[in-house]
Amino acid sequence: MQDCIFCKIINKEIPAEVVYEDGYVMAFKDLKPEAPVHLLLIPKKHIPTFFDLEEEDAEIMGRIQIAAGRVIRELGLADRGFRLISNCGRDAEQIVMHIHYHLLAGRPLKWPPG
Ligand code: D5M
Repeated sequence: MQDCIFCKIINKEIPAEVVYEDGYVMAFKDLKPEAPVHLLLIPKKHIPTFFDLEEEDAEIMGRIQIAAGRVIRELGLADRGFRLISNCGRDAEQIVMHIHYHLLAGRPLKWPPG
């Protein structure tokens, strides 16, 4: 999608520190890290919110979760764990309208997040 900043990252029109990429999913460092590891995991398909998901997107969404575990394992943090969280809509303060999961790791993570 033309005006979507995450689509521009996918299309390499703007730079990002990409740490994982396959045919469906991309993971890159968040610009404003809230933890020693703060990545954004996104589907390569432009899907604005969870309300826009269709049946055919089930595989893509599952692949994001598989990628999360893979990245954390590669970073050597599997024994410590991580948090995968997604903001959807106004109350959750979703800013970028392209589904994304924040992957936070590398420090103890308090619950609830806020
Ligand atoms: O948060 C969106 C997140 O996206 C926020 O943590 C900043 C991050 N962001 C925005 N633009 C970029 C670029 N260009 N690179 C990396 N990270 C970025 P949310 O509130 O969940 O919508």
